[in-house]
Amino acid sequence: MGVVDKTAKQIKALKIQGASNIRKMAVEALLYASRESKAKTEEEFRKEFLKNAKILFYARPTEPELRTAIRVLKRSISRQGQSVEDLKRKIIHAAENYEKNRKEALEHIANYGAEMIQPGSTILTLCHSSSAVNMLIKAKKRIEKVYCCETRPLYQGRITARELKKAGIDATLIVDNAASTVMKKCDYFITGADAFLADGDVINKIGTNQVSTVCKRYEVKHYVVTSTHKFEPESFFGKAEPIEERSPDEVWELKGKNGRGKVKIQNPAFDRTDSSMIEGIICELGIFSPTALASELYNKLKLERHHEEFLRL
Ligand code: RUB
Repeated sequence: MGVVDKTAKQIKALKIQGASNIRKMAVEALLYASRESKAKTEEEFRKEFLKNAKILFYARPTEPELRTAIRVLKRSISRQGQSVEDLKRKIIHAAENYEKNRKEALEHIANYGAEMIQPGSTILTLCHSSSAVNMLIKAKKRIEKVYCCETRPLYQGRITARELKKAGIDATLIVDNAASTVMKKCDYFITGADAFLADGDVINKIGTNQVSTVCKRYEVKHYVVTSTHKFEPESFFGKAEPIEERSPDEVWELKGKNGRGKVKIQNPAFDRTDSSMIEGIICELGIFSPTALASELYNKLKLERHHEEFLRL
């Protein structure tokens, strides 16, 4: 199995998880396949590139950043009439630039977020977001305690708790249903994002909307930590972001004495939090209300001119 198929398989199986990590590994795979390509002609190379790009593009449905990065690589070779070597160079250059931008974005995000957190704060988190963890570690001196929702069914909250603990932050794991019991002690609810949409809504790990809504009731401010690369441009043109449905086996195994047998299971991986629940989005451009950031991005990306480009790969 080639590196592209192998990576797509690992993404589907959640061996590679978290939006940033998924994008990083997908770009690396596409880059490797492009660099190692034995294509002799431009046409052959483009065909092979597109085939690989599509395999990765559709590896997980709710991952705009993965799609954005692949579109950026594809756009880098949009001019026709180039040699295979030139095409390879352009793709390498585009991928390096993307990673550099992304790294810088992460640093800006951590700085903005760490400045915002008030000294002595207690924080509630859910799932595992590399962007949020990076920011919390930067804000370490201002943090008294972090409660991490374990995040059934795959327990990514454990990764968060472990990473924070390792960085010297007082982190406590709680079962998801205990969130409201610690909320009165919390100042912020901090999550990452898989997708950020045109109306300012945010798609993130299942449970985020529920906790965010209860947080509103207890006046705990929900901040989303994400680079603008997670923004889904197609949402401006009316496309609904799909919510990935995962295997029932993640929730309850089929067979055995304690198996689920004929019980039906619904297992959505993500949910959508309304922009009105979210106090702010901490991104590389600063801290914005979700709707203000959406219109900022519409102008910045000049989307009215790129409709077609964004609708197809
Ligand atoms: C992970 C998840 C994360 C976001 C952001 O879901 O919802 O909060 O992807 O992560 P899964 P990051 O484990 O199903 O991939 O900030 O690292 O991009």
